[in-house]
Amino acid sequence: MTDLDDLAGRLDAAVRTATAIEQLSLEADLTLEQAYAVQAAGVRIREQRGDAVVGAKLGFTSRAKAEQMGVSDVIVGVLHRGMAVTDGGTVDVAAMVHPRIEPEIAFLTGSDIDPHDEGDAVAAVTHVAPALEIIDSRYRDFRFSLTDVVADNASSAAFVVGEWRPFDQARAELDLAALDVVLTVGGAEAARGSSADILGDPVLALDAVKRMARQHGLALPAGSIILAGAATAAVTLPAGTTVEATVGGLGPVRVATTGDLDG
Ligand code: OOG
Ligand code: MG
Repeated sequence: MTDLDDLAGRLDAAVRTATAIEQLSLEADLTLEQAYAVQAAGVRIREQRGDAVVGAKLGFTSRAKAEQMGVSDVIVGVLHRGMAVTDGGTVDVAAMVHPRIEPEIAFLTGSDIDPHDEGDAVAAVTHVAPALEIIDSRYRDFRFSLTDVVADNASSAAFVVGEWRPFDQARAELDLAALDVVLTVGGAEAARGSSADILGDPVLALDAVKRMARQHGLALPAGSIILAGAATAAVTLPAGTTVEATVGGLGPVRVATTGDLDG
């Protein structure tokens, strides 16, 4: 068996050089547990570079995403500070392999979520916001198996969080399970869905992330950002454009792109 740290190093090099690699599953038959161990080793590599963990994300919580990628199990990945882009900010797509973008909902926690206690993960949430996630599989042609994508930190590359709203207020005023989600690229509609497409109700993502954290040894301290998963399929993220997601009454979130993928 290839050393799991070696596989993590290979994926990390693919991130740093924006160069696609072959799927790990073509040479190493990883179990799901080993795939999460590769992910954790990659997180340690980034932490050693000073890129702290700021949260977690779920993947494949919507049927649109699961069908798009041919993977049906919910997965979890880790968000680092260096992946955060300011709302209205700019990302350089030339620093990525073949980025895609998807509309999401973000939660912010005000207290620790202890994955081992019986409590309700929702109780830890203080704020909610519309979000964009930029995913960038490190595998050639954006194709992978379940263990491949887990090892690759669930394709995490960047994320943008819109204006945070107090969670209680948002829940009182809006039906978080029935928000229209619209994604535009360069002003043209690129995807449309509903927050209901995320596990039936995006708030359920909190219990899901807690369960995944317990199974795969993630910490969810106070101040964590949690991305619930995309409501629609992801769309290709070109250079030189502006992307906006609107998530019902939670409002808009925007990012601009620069760079040249062939550059
Ligand atoms: C994996 C990441 C999935 C989501 O929101 O479903 C994900 C991928 O599609 O490459 O972030
Ligand atoms: Mg996502």
